[in-house]
Amino acid sequence: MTPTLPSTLRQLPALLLVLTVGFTETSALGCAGFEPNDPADSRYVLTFDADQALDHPTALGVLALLNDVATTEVFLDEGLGLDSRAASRIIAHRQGPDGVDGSADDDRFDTVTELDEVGYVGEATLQALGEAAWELGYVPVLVIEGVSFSEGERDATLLLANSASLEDLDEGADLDRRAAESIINGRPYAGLQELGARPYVGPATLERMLRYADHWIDEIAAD
Ligand SMILES: [Ca+2]
Ligand SMILES: [Ca+2]
Repeated sequence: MTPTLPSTLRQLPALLLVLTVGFTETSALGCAGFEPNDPADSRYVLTFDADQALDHPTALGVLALLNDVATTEVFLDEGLGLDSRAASRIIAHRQGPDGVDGSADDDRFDTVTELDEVGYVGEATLQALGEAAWELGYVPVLVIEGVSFSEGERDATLLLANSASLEDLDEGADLDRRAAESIINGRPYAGLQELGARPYVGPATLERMLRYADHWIDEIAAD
């Protein structure tokens, strides 16, 4: 899964479009979210300090990339070309003393400051991770009710909102029954902001839909 990193210039127009759409949707609702003045800054300016870490889209993307258990030491080292000592320490930090993901001692990256404090993680590492977060689709393009969506998550959740059965929403996604009914009664949705505006649809519902959407798509694709 070695990513080829296409030239920044070739990718930029698409990224800017995504960002512009995402931020317009966000600010139209007045949701708390990130609102960089110049979307291009999001890609290039990675000034990692504690204050910015939680609302800078590239930073959120880097944290999502590193907290994803699919991101291995080998991938960071050989796929992304990080310093191998940094790659090793990053994964060791995430997995905790037992060296395994998904157990009680895991220490997920909550801020970029936490990442920056890992040994051998410096500016070059942060830049490479920022690039990779964009290339691999980890950077959120939209925040609704405080829930961050990457481009793929946004599309998957919208598909779920528009097409899933009541049973899938109620039992599969484990939504409140009233939320599931409200979602069905509000169709169709052109964007997630419309979904977030439905009665009974708040952050908890959006989070559950986000988590369930990929699984649901895999299931209907397998049928
Ligand atoms: Ca662990
Ligand atoms: Ca942590």
